[in-house]
Amino acid sequence: MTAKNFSTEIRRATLRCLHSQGSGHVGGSLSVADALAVLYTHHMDVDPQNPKRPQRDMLVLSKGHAGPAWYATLALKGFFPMDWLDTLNKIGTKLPSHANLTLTPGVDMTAGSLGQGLSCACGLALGLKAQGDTSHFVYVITGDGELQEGQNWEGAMFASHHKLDNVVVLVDNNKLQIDGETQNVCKMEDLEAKFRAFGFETTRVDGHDHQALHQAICNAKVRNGVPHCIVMDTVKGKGVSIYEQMGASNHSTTVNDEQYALALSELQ
Ligand SMILES: Cc1ncc(C[n+]2csc(CCOP(=O)(O)OP(=O)(O)O)c2C)c(N)n1
Repeated sequence: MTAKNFSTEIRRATLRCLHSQGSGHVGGSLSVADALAVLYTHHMDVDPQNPKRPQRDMLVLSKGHAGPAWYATLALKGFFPMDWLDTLNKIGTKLPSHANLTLTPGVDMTAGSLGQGLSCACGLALGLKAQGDTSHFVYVITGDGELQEGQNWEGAMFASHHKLDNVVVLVDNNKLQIDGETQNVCKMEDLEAKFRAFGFETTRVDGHDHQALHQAICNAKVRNGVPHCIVMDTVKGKGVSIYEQMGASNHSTTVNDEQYALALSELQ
């Protein structure tokens, strides 16, 4: 399946998952669907039959509230049955609203308390290096609002100091967070310049342009002693007009029967 078709499938399955509980983190799940599609179509060396294989690429979804999009991706890749998507956050589920590595096959790191993912990724990347694995990568997806958390920058310093060229940070720069526009809550200014100041190589792409994103990830995988950051310009709620038009209110919102049907009709 091409990344383009896969991203549509991911969006449909994400909404199925959110519809099963009637609401949830819609906007930030839809904005990362293309990144997940490109990663899992072209880059992630993983085995759905053996999710914990030590030699593998790993993903840390630092913005763990976008769990439904990751679950949709993993189910479509065959890590677990599609009907698990109908159990989001229900008692006994293996799919809690925020990603949990002890519960879900294919989830490499627990997240939900924002700001920790890059530090976790540094540990995983150091681990790969300690095992002499020179062919695998740790990808981290962060939100732009999440980057207001100071721990990200400790992680960035650490990654650069330890020459973690097996770390690729993907910023879901949708310019919105829970309380409104990121620039009004606490502006992040030039994210590329910030990461460069911390010793990263950076690129900026349209996070919904599969070819551009694929190329940017290929470039980021050149092992040159430097960690990489790709700032992806994205739209929160991307792909479904009712959610795109909501702006920041799409952060956590309803997916009722009517909204679900409308969304599916647009996601063909
Ligand atoms: C440490 C911490 N503080 C607050 C929250 C509550 N929270 C959940 S999502 C969110 C907004 C995150 O914004 P952003 O990183 O831009 O995510 P996106 O817009 O891509 O969903 C907040 C504040 C949290 N999960 N963790």
